[in-house]
Amino acid sequence: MPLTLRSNRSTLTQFLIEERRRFPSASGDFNALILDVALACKGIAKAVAYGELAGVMGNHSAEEGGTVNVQGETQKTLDVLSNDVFMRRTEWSGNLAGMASEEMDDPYQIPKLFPRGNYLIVFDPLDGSSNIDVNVSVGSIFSILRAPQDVIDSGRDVVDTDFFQSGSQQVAAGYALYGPTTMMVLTVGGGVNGFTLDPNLGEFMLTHPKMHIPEDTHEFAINASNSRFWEAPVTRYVDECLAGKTGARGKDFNMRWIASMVAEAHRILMRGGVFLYPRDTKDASKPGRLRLLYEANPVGMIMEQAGGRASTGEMPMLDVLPTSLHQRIGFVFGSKNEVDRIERYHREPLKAEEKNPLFAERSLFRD
Ligand code: AFP
Repeated sequence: MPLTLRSNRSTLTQFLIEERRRFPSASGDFNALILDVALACKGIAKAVAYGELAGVMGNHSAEEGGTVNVQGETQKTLDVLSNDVFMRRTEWSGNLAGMASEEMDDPYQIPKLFPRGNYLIVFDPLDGSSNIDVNVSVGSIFSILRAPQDVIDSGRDVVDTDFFQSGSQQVAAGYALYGPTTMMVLTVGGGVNGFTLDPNLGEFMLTHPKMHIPEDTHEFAINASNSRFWEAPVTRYVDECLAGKTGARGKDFNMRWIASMVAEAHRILMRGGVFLYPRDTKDASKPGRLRLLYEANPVGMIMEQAGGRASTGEMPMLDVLPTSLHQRIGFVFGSKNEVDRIERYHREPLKAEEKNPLFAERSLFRD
């Protein structure tokens, strides 16, 4: 018997309808929006799975030299295609007042031929896409916000500041992961649930209900090639992990780096761990590498809803008030006790040797 016929799991649609029953006054617009996003992710999953066979690998044209997005990053063909799929699948239904994406400099206005709705969506259509050519897991990340009341009332075009809402105001957040299986992980508040795409039915099935991140871990993730740019509290934390049983922590740690944040977030949801892409001194114009609105906030909400934590290193990520659409920020997330510890190291006064600028260079991987 085909696997799918034996399954008695909930579909994503069923899950959303059952959730909505808890809120009898809800209109159903929100569920429709999530299902549109899910359909966009299925489309992107197919394009990613076909890869070279579909001629979608490599840089986005400008005669193969590639175009560059607002981040100054070369766009892949799949970045542009995924962005387009997201827009086309969500713009028509009358649920959105506007959207913003990593791949677009300015907010996207819902075309006049469609009705405008109550929500804003912000997304990174293909996180980790610089890994796509080497066949590493990539994903789409999204955050849903309520549109400001005057946008809803007037139906006016959206502007950057409409999106400047702290992460704690997100209505929902999620990501799709295009790995050995395609998964969608979603929070609408009240926990985190994971769905696996059944390729036969074309449906996301609830396979990972109530995901929970262990509070303790012995696994950390950081791009160590940036170590000379780290601030002292990060150097201290990593050094202590590396010292293992013989150091202050008294236990050995393992290190992982996929360079695809969405895949790292998924690993941490599945088995715990801590991820750091901290603010550093590499480039004064970039206070961190990851983007607040469509990477740190949605992943932050998922972490917190799963019992983990998300922080800038100094304060809870979801309390940060955004000041620009493509704002970058230091990001630390994962198992609660490790994130608490990293925040504490940022609060504690530096010891004399940690103030020495040579400290960071001497410390990591020293003999
Ligand atoms: P791309 O989407 O351009 O590949 O960027 C991915 C990412 O923003 C994030 O997913 C990774 O954590 C980070 O970059 C990896 O960056 P480095 O390993 O190059 O420092």
